[in-house]
Amino acid sequence: MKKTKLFTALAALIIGLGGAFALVTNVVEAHTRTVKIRVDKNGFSPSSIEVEAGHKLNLVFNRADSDNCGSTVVLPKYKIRKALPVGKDVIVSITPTAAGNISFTCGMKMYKGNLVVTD
Ligand SMILES: [Cu+2]
Repeated sequence: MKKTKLFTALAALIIGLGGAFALVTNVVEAHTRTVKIRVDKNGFSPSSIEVEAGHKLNLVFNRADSDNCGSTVVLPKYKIRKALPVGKDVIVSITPTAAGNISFTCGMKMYKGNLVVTD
């Protein structure tokens, strides 16, 4: 009898925790934003992106062709430097924590982009 009660309590606890976990996971996913950025001879498109602080951001860079100098993307603030092979999606994931501007450039700083972070 005692065992059954304990088991029931344990089962209820596990179900409760599972529910809370699912809820948290959903919230995090809902607040993740993904932005595709094309890289070509005109630079980054879009080159200015408004994002919210505290939310995960996936930047998906795609270099359209080799007729440009965007072979690398650099985010100095995060010490991120990634090669951009032609035609491949390259994902840069960051979570800005405070309002302000976060710049990204090509390897030679000819192409410039800006993340405008708001609270
Ligand atoms: Cu360049």
